[in-house]
Amino acid sequence: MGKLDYEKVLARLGQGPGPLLIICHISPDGDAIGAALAVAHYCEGEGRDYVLVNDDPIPARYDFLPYAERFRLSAAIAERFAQAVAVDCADERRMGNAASLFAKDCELINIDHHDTNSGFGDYSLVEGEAAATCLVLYRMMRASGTPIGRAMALCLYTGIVFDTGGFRYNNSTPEIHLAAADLLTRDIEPFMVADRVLEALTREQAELIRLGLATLTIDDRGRVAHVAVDRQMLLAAGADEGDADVLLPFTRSLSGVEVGLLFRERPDGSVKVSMRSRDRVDVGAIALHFGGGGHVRAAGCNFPGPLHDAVSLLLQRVKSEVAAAFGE
Ligand SMILES: [Mn+2]
Repeated sequence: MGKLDYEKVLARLGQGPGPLLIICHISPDGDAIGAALAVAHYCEGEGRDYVLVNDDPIPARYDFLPYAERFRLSAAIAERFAQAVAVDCADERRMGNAASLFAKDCELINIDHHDTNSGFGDYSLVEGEAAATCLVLYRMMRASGTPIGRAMALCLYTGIVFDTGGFRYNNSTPEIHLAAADLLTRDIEPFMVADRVLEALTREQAELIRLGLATLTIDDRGRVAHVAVDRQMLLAAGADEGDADVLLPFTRSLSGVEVGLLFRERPDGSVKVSMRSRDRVDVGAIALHFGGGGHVRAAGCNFPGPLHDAVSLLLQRVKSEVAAAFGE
C-alpha cells in the first residue's frame, strides 16, 4: 500500500498491462460516474484501452455524459484485468462484484475524497477535504498540465455539481467555484447539467412524491421529520426504490427540522433508511450504530422488516440524539 502523487497516478492510468478496468461505486451517483468517465477520457487521450464497469445500470439521467453508454455490467464481463482504478469508493466493498474481475496480482489504484477511506488498494490518492472525487481529478489534471477537453470537462463539472448539491453545501469552497468557472469556459451549459442531474423528475417520481408525502410525519417539537415508502406505493407509482430519493428533501428542508429520514421498503421486505441532518446531530454515528455508515450530515443504514418496526426503532434513537443535541 502506498501513496502516489499526481504525476505517478497519471503515469499508471495512462499506460500499463492490458486495458485499465475503471470502477465506480455500486448505485453510482453523479460524482462516481463523472469521475469514472473523466478517467476514461484521459485514457482515450493517452491511447490506453479501458473498460468501464459497474454492478448496476447507469441511471438514464446521466445519458448526456460522453461515453456513458460504454459502461458494462460486471456480470457481463468474462475478461480478467491486471490493473484497475476505483473512483469515489469509500471502501473496497463499494466496488461490488467488479472486484471479481481482477486477475491474480491485479494492481489497484484508489482515487477518492471520503475522509473515512482506509487507503485500500496498492496505491491510493485520497483527498478527504475535497468536495468531490471529480475535484481531486481536476486538481491532478491541472497540476500536471494535462489538457482538459470539453468531454472531460463536462464529466468533471457534473461530478462537482452533484456532490456540492449545485454549490449549496458547505463544501462549496472558493476553490471549487474557481474549478467550475474554468470548466465552464469549455462550452458547458450549466442549466442543462443542473436540470439533468438535480432537477429532472420522472412522472413516476412525481407520483411517488404525491403518495409518499401523505406519510410525512413531524415530531412534537418539529425537529425530526420522516417519510416511509412501502411496496404498495412504489407499485402504485410505477417507481422503483431508487426513485424514493426524491422524497428526502421534503424532510430535512422543513424549517426547524434537524434530522430528516426516508424509510423505504425493499422487495425482500427489508428497509433501507437515508438520514440527513442540518447542523447539530451526527447522523453518521447513528447509522454506524445500526451497522450502516456515511458522513456527519448524510448517512444510511438497513433494517430487517417490517417497515413499521424499523421506523419506531430508529426514530427512538434519533429523537434521543436530537434531544441531547439541543440540551433537553
Ligand atoms: Mn463523491
